[in-house]
Amino acid sequence: MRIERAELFIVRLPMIRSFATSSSRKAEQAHVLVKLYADGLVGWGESPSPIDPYYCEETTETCWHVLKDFLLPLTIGKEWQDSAELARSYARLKRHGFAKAGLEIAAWDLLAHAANQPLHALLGATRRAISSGVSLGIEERVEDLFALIEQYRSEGYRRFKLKIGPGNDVAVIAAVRERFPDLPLMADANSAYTLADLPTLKALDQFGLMMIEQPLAHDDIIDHAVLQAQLETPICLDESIHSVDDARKAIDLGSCRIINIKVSRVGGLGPAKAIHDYCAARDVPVWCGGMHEFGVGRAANLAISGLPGYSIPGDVSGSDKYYAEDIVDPPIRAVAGAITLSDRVGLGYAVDEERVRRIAERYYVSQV
Ligand code: OSB
Ligand code: MG
Repeated sequence: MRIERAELFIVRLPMIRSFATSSSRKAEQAHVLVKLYADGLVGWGESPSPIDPYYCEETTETCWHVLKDFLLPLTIGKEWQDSAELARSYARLKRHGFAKAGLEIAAWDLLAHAANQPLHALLGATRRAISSGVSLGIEERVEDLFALIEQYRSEGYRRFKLKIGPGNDVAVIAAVRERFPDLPLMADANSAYTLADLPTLKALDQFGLMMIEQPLAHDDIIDHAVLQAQLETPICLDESIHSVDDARKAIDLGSCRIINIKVSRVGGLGPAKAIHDYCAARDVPVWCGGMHEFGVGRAANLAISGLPGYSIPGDVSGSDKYYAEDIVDPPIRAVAGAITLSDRVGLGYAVDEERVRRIAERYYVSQV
């Protein structure tokens, strides 16, 4: 396979409800979409980076820059057979997982079309129904949080993740737990605490949380090991894990008992699958994290969620959780808390290309 041409788009979509974490509040997303042409086929990818560098160091602009000025020049015209071989041509490029994922997902879509198979089949999915959870932002009024939980619970969602941060933690979790005693519940701190907050974090142990996600610094695995030794609740790492080596070190140190694998954070589906395989061999459960993906990135998340080690419902909800109108047709839908993988070749959802071209606020096409 040889990429002959590439197009980049920045598409901005308003979110149906603004979403706050301990590190930022968002009412819209602007993601880079990647379209690759190779061997008479096309493939689509998405870099679902937030606009600002408050989740990790990447932004929409850095994705655009790294894709246009480095990833495309390093890959266009090169011959490759699989995503690992393609990735070797940009192995020198450090980090920038979101930028890489945009290219890499599109490469997998090409491979799936070349093999005339759905992407999930190519990745080795063993299950067709993907259990779906929701991630709920910090709300000013706990009544609003209750209403959202009621809504998504009635839609059948199977796991509820609440964003927490200093000043928005024990009392909120206590209130939700009291109101919903049996809810499959977890909390995500997005790296807002330090070991000095041990009493607060230990206080969360009493609520039967499935896990607490990334309580400490985004680049830490040492303090997380100290914390995990003092908590009953399993720690799940998100921000800290970028590679199989990161997963190995965190598991060896006892820094976590669960890993959230985000296709975007780790640089694409190949690295996500490698981390999944490693965690499965070490008996560490994983689940699919999300970054408010549009339909392309969401379809990639869904496809990999069919792998056997993805044993916990992830942050893969229907398109309608965030967007009134997605860029794929049909939109992705959860029914009774599960999304069924599509039988169609490739990502399984067609990009509404007319709309993408119409609303794109920036466009680039590689020179031949
Ligand atoms: O930490 O998982 C996170 C969204 C933006 C930045 C970080 C995170 C999130 C989410 C949303 O939790 C998950 C989703 O896409 O539904
Ligand atoms: Mg997280």
